[in-house]
Amino acid sequence: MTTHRHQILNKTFHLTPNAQIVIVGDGVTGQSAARFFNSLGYHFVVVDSRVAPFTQETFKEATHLLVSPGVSLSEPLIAQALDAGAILMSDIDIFATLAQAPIIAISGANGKSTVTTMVGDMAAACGKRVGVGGNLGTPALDLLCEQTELYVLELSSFQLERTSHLNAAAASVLNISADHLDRHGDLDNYAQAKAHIFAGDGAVILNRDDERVYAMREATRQTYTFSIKQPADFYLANQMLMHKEQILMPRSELPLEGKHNVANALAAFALANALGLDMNACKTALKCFKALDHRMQRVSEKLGFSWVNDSKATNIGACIAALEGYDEKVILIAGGDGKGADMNELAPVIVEKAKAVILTGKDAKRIEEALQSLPSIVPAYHAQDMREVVAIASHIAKVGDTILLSPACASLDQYKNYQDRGNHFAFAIEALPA
Ligand code: UMA
Ligand code: ADP
Repeated sequence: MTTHRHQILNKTFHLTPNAQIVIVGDGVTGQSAARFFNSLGYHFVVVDSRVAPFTQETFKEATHLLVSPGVSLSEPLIAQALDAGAILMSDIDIFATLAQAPIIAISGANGKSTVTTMVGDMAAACGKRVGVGGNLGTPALDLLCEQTELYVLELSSFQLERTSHLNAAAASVLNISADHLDRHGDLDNYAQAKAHIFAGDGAVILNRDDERVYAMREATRQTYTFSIKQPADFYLANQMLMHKEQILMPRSELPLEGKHNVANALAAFALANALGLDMNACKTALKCFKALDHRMQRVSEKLGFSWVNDSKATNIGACIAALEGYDEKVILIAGGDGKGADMNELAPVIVEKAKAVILTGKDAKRIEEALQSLPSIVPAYHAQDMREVVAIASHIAKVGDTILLSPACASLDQYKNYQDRGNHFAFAIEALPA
């Protein structure tokens, strides 16, 4: 049976009933793709190198590849198949060509999940039937639904590097700082992957305070800027969130820690405004917004210290934003897998904002070396696991101190994921004697 969807997929990806699709990666993306192709009656196989090594046989027959974001396109058998003419499809491109409602797309090194959730809440407050997902929560292909009136997608650099048909009604790159350099090589390549989010002719929302992002503007596109430092279309002035000359809301009514969250709120307003959403309903949504777990979340007051879980700070930009949000010096817990980032960018901020640092995980030594190369000294402690981290913190802290887990690194060298790391932190605090 040929449906409208078959026709579009044939036209865009030359996907015929005889296509031999190989889905690479049996994770969240791969399984959503399998459900999707199954529902349309296409033939496919799923391969996963953690279950069994990839084989030449599987890839030799492939006419189409759908490669999960966590798998590099430079994997030899994948690269060979693409060279031999196999067509690369991404779940995001398939989604975008089939979606019948406008898409708001959000990327950036940090703040994606927060802004995506904010915009989703805003749209819901405006009475829209909204589908929210992508790199966050529900994978894109599982969102496709004829009743949906608006999609809000968080997109990672891994997803965007293999996406070219997005054509979002409004899209934003929130900021660029070093992340995933082990995959992208350098910051330019990383920024280039992110810029794929602007493919098409929708509205472009740019961070005026981030030079790499602001450089992505194109004269012919409808563009809105946001800033927490200078005048822009959406900006912060005299502790007020502003849209041009109009007050949106006082900063004090935004129930979130940290100035970076003001930038996130302004970006969310700009995206919602580009789609014509009602600004009053959007304000109401933001006033009720609850910080997402593992992001600047105060988890305990045990022993008179303020314990803050920012385990989602998996790169140095997020850790810097966390530290800069404090007026007083904190005890910082950092380390994990640095993904190739240059810790010399982080070290001066640690020196300025931390009274001590507890280091753990694979790249603890790299952070310590960066600190040692500076003239000022911050006491550094090493710990093997979260119990030891928390024990050291509780020994060196004084009543009223903030103890901040903001690792600047991925968690995968020691934990299942950042949630697992944050949960270990909370459990270890709870286990401390009162
Ligand atoms: N695999 C291989 N070979 C490899 C690497 C992985 O076969 O060399 C297999 C794994 O065994 C696993 C599967 O591929 O079974 C996993 O694929 P994946 O790593 O692409 O992960 P998914 O489960 O498909 O989840 C992905 C995103 N993960 C990554 O980009 C690493 C999820 O983002 C996303 O929610 C999901 O698609 C749905 O869109 C997570 C993430 O960490 C939250 N994203 C990074 C980030 O936010 O920084 C980019
Ligand atoms: P992402 O989905 O891009 O990882 P999150 O909203 O989950 O973004 O936040 C990830 C981390 O980045 C958290 O540690 C959070 O405190 C921090 N963060 C959030 N927004 C920003 C921002 N605009 N600039 C810098 N850091 C941010």
